[in-house]
This record gives sequence, C-alpha cells and structure tokens, in this order.
Amino acid sequence: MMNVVIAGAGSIGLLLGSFLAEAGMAVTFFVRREEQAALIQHRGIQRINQDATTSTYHVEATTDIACLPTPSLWIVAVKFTGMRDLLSEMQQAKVDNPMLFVQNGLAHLELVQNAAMPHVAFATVEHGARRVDDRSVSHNGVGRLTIAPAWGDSHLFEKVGQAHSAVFPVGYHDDAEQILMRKVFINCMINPLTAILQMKNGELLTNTHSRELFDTLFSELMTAFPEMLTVLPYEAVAEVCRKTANNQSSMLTDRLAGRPMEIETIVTAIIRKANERNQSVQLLTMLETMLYAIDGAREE
Ligand code: KPL
Repeated sequence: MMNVVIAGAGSIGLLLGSFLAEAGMAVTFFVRREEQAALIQHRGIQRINQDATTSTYHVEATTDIACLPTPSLWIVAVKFTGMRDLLSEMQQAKVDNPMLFVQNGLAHLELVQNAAMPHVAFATVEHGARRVDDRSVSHNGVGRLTIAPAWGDSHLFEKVGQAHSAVFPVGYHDDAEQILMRKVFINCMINPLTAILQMKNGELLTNTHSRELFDTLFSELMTAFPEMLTVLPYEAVAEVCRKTANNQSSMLTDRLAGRPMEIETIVTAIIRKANERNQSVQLLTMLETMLYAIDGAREE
C-alpha cells in the first residue's frame, strides 16, 4: 500500500486526503495542533459530497515528524504563510521524501528551490473546498488536480493518478511554471474581487457590476501577459467561477476568519512580473492596495 503524508489538514489537505484514502492509500496527516491530531486519529476525516452525502475515512494523524511513515510521498498542503517553519522542521529532521506542493500563488517556488529536496513536484487544485471543522471538509466544486514534476524522479508522483475519478480528476503536465502561472491568474481574477466585495465565486459573473470589473481585470492581465491568453482563455476562468459558484474563495474565507490573506504570493507576485516587463496593471494594483488596507485594519 502506498503511504501518503499530508502536511496540513485545512480544506485542501482534508479534501486530497479523503480522495487518496478512498483510492486505498494509507494517509497520515502531519498537523500542528495535538487536539486536531487526536480528533483525526480517533474519528477519521469526513468529506461532505456535493450530493449532500457524507463519506468517512480512517486515516492516521500526528504532530511528531519522527512518527511519520517512510517511505512515503508527501503532499504539502499548508498555506504559504506556514511554509518557512515547515521547511526548516523538515530539513532538521532530514526528510528527503518526494514532495508535492499544492499552494496557491508563486512565492513558494523560490522557497522550495532553495530547500535542496531531491524529488519535487508542484500541483494546482481547482476544487471548491471549505473546511467545516478540524476533520471535515465540504466539497463545493469539482476541479482538476494537475501535477507537474519539477525535478528528481517524476515516476514517484504517478501513483497519485490512481485516485483519478469523475469527481476527482487528476492530470499531469510537464511545465510546473506554466501550471502555477495559469492557476495564479485564476486566483488573481477571482480572489481579490470576491474578498473585497464579499461575494461567492459564482456571483462575480451574475452581478452586472462585478462582472464589469472581472472583464476589465481579464483584459488588463491579458494585455500585460498576452502569452497567457492561449493557456487561460476567458471561458476557462468563467468556468472555474461557475463550477465553484457556491464556494467562498480562500481569500474571502481568510478575510472573514480574521486571518491574513494570501496577497503577496498571489497578487503582488503578478504585479511584480508585470512591472518587470514595463506593463502597468492598474486595476490589479488598486485591488492589491485595498486588500492590504483590509489586512492592515485587521492588525490595528
Ligand atoms: O483556488 C481557489 C481559491 O479559492 O483559492 C479557487 C479556484 C478560486 C476556488 O475558490
């Protein structure tokens, strides 16, 4: 049986863990809080499906890096803000397992590149998922898990594909940077507007005024990055909004929970890239300022 370690049991960690356990893999969660580890260890994890049924899976959970199974494939599903601490803990424990990183944004790429790991892949997740409690996740929209091996032995990541199904499509790609750029564009289109306007993903398109902003943002981004138009046509972003219509974006969820939003790794990263090529992205820059203002108000 294949061992999979999932670092982080937030919405994406729990969602991936549920589908991999369903496919027969032995899943162990590596989490920070004892209380969460004990709950998951004793009661398993739960996925609330789109048809309102609930699936429960038996998995392991620990807060102790020395107790994790090896050999195993690791999936790092903590937010970018938690990555520095996790990477240094992994380095101290000399973890050299194959690592699959599923963060939104771009800033984690550089951290991982500097961490000297032998086998690395990056993935993008387009599912709508909401963490309900410490062991439960609600699956609010089917999207693809796309895996792009970056260096080391790419075959080590093939087993994840065994979990492929109609409600959990898994695909592979050979260009990690391209899939991350595609996803970060989707996040730039959906996350700032939904977080600022406090709208669900689907409302962005059904409200005439937010749709106007959405369309303007799309043209602005494609003017600055014309090569992205074939990678991410308008219809593809609209499709993500529709498929995750009832989902709250991760940025809105962070805002409402009083947590810092992933502004830097998603929005600032793209503004920097645009500025490097002497392109101004005025609307996105304005949205970035609003997000930092909201974040600043949280800290005061
Ligand atoms: O990745 C997401 C997020 O919320 O961060 C999307 C795809 C926009 C789904 O909500």
